[in-house]
Amino acid sequence: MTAWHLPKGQTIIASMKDTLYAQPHEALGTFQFNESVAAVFPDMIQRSVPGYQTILAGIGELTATYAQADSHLYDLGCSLGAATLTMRRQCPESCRILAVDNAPAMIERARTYLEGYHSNTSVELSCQDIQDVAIENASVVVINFTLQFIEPAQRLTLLKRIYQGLNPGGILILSEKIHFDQSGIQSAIEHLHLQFKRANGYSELEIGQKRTALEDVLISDSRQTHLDRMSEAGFEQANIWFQAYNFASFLAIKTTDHS
Ligand code: GEK
Repeated sequence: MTAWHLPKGQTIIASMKDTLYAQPHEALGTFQFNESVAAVFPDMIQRSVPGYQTILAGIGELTATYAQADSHLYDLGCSLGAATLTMRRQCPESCRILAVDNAPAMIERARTYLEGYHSNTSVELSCQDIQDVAIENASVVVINFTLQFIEPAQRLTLLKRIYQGLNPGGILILSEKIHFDQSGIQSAIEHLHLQFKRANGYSELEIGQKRTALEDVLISDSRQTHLDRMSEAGFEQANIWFQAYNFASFLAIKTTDHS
């Protein structure tokens, strides 16, 4: 069992250990966010994504600074609601949080976790594609490791819609696995990530099978591609605020009032 420690010392989710790829699979198939994945998700993401907890803590801090009273906050690709929970604790009560994921297994479990804690801030959980979500009156939009699962050609359209739906002074927090154009740097940092997973108890078989399952599903961009896209979407300011190996979180700010 893994406990999922959130900022400010709260532990909210205990999950089973991720052993999904521990045995050889004859037909691996593509990775899906189904019930088996949802059941082990906290353990899986913690043992696979360096800096995940620090990013959640940062999302909370940035929410405390940028969430505007009576505005909407979005958690796009919310999985079990970890970012939603940290935002809910740090935003004005008058905010409304919209948490979206297109995997029913994730949304069902997220509902249980969110109901486990009292809050006067309303959260609307929605099972739909994040590309179909209407973004309006937004002050904080979080996409924590989900844009990488969207068709690359559709990513700019989504970011443009987010920019348009943000109030002036609003922010986008975008976390992604990134790749590096220089081959030496790419292999050095990939090695560091591999060692991170080994240190967290994943076997060579598990690492190899998961990589195969994620091929063609998780399509990463480089840091520069992300920055160029955020600029093209309209964001006047954007940069990385956190990076651990090949996992980065970007902060983009809408400064202009277009009204
Ligand atoms: C966290 N943010 O713990 N529309 C909606 N949801 C989607 C889509 C889509 N088009 N594509 C994928 N998802 C979370 C972690 S996990 C990251 C996010 C990971 C959902 C998918 O169902 C899954 O729950 C989530 O995006 C990605 O802070 O597994 O690497």
